[in-house]
Amino acid sequence: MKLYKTKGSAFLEHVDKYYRIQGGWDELINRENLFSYLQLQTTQSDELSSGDIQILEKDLQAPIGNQEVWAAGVTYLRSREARMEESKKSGAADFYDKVYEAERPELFFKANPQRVSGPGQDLYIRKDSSWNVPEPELALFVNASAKILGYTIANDMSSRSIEGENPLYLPQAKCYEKSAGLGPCLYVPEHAIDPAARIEMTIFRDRKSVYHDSVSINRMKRSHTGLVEYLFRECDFPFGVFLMTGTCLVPANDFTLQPGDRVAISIEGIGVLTNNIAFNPAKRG
Ligand code: DO4
Ligand code: MG
Repeated sequence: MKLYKTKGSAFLEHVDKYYRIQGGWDELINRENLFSYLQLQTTQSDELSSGDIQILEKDLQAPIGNQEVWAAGVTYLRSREARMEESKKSGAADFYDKVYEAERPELFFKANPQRVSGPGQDLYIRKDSSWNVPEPELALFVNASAKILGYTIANDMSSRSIEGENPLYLPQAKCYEKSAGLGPCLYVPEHAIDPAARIEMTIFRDRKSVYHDSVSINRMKRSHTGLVEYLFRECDFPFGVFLMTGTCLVPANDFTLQPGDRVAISIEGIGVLTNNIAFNPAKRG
């Protein structure tokens, strides 16, 4: 089942039918039995017409309320390789190798809801960064009692020049206005997502594809439950939390994003998250 958030409401997609869902977003998604609650709504809620859906689709928001967004890093071999390359000069390459092998995962705070963009909204690149990439990732939605209830598509926008200069600059490379994409929906399956599901990214420049690749999410070194266990060790999340699970798709080293690029990320079973890349107009270069 797929749950969509719009400005004033939520709607559910299930077997090609759509239903209006009542109630506030935080309370709705953080419930213990989300899957069975949504299943019940397909028998109790108003069905939406295709006209209603066309209006609601224009109004889609990121599927987030008051949740924090966290991220895991270096969970795939490809990410470890890319980070070791970019940090060679700074002498920090070993840190990435060590964290890939270590029992404790790399987990970092990525964004508050204000810094998140939804489907069709802009994502920003920093003006003080010369090397910028999107990171297509599966994000988990985990409720307050540490149960993985759903999934969405994430874009963990990153400045490779800033992180490569010194890993202590990670928060600046990762956390700034509109640096996190989430959407287009919260996918709530009865059982855990298919490990063979593929994640795919295409980057368009002047409507032409300048990058395209895909990979199966089962190439990840760590388990979803293992990441969640570490995240909840000393943190509470009263509204639940989104956790990006790391990237495995890294464009070649001579690629950097430009304003006007369009990034489309899809994950089988969830949908497509598309965002345009821009500079933050409120900040001077
Ligand atoms: O180690 C820095 C961040 C890694 C990351 O974001 C990723 O592997 O996806
Ligand atoms: Mg990442």
